[in-house]
Amino acid sequence: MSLPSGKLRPNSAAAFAKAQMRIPGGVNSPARAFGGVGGSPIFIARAEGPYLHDVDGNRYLDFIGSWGPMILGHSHPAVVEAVIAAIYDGSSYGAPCERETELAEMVCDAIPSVEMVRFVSSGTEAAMSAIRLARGWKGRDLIVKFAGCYHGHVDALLVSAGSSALTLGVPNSPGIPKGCTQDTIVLRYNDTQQLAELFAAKGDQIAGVMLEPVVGNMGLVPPSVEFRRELRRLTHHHGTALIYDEVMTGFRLSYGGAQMLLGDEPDVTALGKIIGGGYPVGAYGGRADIMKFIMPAGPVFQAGTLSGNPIAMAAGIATLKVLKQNPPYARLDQLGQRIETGLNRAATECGIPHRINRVGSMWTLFFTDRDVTDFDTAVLSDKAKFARFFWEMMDRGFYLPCSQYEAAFISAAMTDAQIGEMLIAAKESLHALSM
Ligand code: KE4
Repeated sequence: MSLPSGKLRPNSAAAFAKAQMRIPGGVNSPARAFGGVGGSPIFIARAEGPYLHDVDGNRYLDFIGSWGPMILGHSHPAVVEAVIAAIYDGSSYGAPCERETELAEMVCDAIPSVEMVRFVSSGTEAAMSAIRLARGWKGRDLIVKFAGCYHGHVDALLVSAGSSALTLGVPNSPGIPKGCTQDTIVLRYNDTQQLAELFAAKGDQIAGVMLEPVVGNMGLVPPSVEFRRELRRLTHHHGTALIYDEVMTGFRLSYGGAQMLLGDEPDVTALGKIIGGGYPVGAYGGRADIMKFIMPAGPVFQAGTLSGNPIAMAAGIATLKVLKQNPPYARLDQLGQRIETGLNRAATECGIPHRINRVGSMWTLFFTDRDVTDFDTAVLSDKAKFARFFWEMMDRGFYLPCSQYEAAFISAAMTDAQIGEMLIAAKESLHALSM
């Protein structure tokens, strides 16, 4: 079998073989399994600043950033210091602590639509709880999601659209009874007409519409202005909860997330990743009158042993403090613009059909000759070409997301010079593809 990579990584190979004996697929999340690019996953020994170091002594400029959380780069001194200090106060109490309130206040101060917030331990829990809140608040069952948007491994949301536009979702994993997805409707992202048709037919039965306000999980796909405006108008008109899943975009695209950047005001927001600074944290929030439906303030149940974990709170507080005191967003956008311009130029010079979608520090290079505006167009990309580009870049020391359907992330720890080096490697890699 031709190795996707020209480089041997014997220690990663050995580590992967060992892991597979005790961990299904050798990984604790399929996103890390390199299924979309072939070969076997590279095992990381440590990370610092903009770099990952693998167990074979190779160093990579990291464009995954743990799939979003590491906007400051790895082992940021302020975060390390805060976590170490917190550890000496104990790791978990099973009782409330003031760090939870401090991070809650920071999140609410950052996002105007969020007046109250509940912490959980993952983005999946945040999305799952936000759906339950919408259904409890509205007293309705139907939920709408969009093909290509990922909201964690929530039974009700692991659905793919059926053959027709308004088909009720069908589970896309064994183990999910159809009862879990019979109330989930899957539409096409950016399709305003489908939205209008559905709401005309069922608007008063829909508890909530959940979406990624800027999609990272089909590769980067931004929303159209018309789509966002129609979403807000229809959900207002029909008394449906508009739920922005900002697990990936929260504190990533601006200090107030995608909704601040876009000027939107959802009813409920799911958060995760950056608010934990690399530690297990998720959250969901919204107006006080909505959040007061959550137990013990209200009747909607949700609980969690490690929710609001003091160590994770300390990491989140330290991360948001750095982001608030020294907002990196303008510079991240400049670096993103430089990557977009450089990749466009290189791919064009090599005669390789491509599209680059980008918002701020999130971007995706699609190997396709048509615009990517939804899942149907995203899946037309040349995944084999992406896989070759991935390994060409990996072997040059640049770690990109291991799937065409993921966004790449720029970290504030990256320098102009490093982005310049990445663009040189990208030009060489794209040239190798065009041979
Ligand atoms: P977690 O349960 O993985 O913390 O969050 C789920 C989730 C919810 N919403 C959005 C918009 C997300 O992007 C995610 C998780 N993102 C993936 C990467 N695309 C996490 C990687 C993984 O599953 O290992």
